[in-house]
Amino acid sequence: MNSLTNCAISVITPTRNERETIAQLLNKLQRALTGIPAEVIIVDDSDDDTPAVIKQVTKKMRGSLSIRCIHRKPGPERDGGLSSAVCLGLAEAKAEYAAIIDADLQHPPQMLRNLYEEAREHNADIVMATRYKSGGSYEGLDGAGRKFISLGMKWTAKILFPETLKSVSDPLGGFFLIRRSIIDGVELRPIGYKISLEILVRGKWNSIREVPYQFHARAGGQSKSDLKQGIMALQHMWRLLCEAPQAARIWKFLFVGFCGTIINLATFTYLLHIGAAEWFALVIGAELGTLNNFTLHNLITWRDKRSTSLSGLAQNALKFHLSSSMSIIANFLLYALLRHFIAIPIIDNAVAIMLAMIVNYTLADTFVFVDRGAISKMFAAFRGKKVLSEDAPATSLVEAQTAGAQK
Ligand SMILES: Nc1nc2c(ncn2[C@@H]2O[C@H](COP(=O)(O)OP(=O)(O)O)[C@@H](O)[C@H]2O)c(=O)[nH]1
Ligand SMILES: [Mg+2]
Repeated sequence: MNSLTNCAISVITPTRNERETIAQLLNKLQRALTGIPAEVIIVDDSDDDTPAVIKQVTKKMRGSLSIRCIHRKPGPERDGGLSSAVCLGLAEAKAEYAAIIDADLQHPPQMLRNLYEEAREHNADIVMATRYKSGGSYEGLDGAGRKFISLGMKWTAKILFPETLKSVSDPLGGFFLIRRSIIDGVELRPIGYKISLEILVRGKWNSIREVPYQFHARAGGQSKSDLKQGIMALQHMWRLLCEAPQAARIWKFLFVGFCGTIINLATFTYLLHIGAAEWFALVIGAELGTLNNFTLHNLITWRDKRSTSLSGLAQNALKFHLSSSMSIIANFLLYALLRHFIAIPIIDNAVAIMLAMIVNYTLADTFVFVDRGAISKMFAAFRGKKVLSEDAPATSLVEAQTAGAQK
């Protein structure tokens, strides 16, 4: 391996039995990255002579490209297959940017330069190569069945994670570039082939760009993808939904709201049944529904932003009641307004309820469950001091205050 000084881009290529295409890929990468200090990390799980071919090609190649092949022996080392191979490559990468590219030339290597330049020009955290934008194509996908599954999976992911993927047209594509710091301290636990989804959902990124590309047919060798990969992609999405607190917040919010409505209605019906006054049944039903929602939002929807101190929790409970009341008022006002335009009460109310839910979500997200640590840090940065979050241990707070006093 050549020595790595000021490496700008680490290219990670997972390989399994790619003896037919790997030489071409390396030569094309060499040409594509001329002038850019780059390293190529091949994480290989082959049973054929792919590693020997890599050795041969690397010996012959001249130029500044540093090429390293990490061969994993059959057995537990290969657990996780493609996705664990990419994670290993990312862990080994040294450059500011890391790019992932398949070895079978379905991803055009010459496009890597475009991805890198796009990232540099726009200071982007992620640049996704996309098959689904004007100028791109997914014609190289093998048969109508695979095209259908690919589109179906893409839309499943976009619907499940709307906040994260709203501006991403090819979230499950395997050809992309990231600023490596967006996965610093992030535990990646992908299942199957969709490592891009893992990084998009768990990574700490702010800006994304897309570059269209044409997905070619395989240049040689065999695809290792089968129906099992589709099932694994769904398992992967479920894992992200359960494990990543910020993922699919809107769906978690709607689920909690649904539970709250059931509790509200059940309490209301029961109290009426035992002869309670109607106003009493209404108030108690609404209160129990609201308390249920607050508790579940703390446990599910905003668990990464909940307060752990008793005072913080009490404050949030109060704010949540306030924001829920405001959304009910918004519901009534919107209903009254809509009645002027559409003369069908059920439609007016359905639209008003939906808009009120948006109000409720926005208030909960921006007013109730706010990341206190982030706000403190913002103010601290403004004042030039180091302040820890309100939930930090007392000793750390003392240290921070002392540090502040010494400035
Ligand atoms: N290291 C490693 N690479 C794999 C594995 N499975 C597939 N790959 C590589 O991942 C890339 C995409 O795989 P491919 O079979 O072409 O999937 P498809 O494009 O979805 O048909 C190729 O470069 C494969 O060699 C695996 O288990 N381990
Ligand atoms: Mg392929």
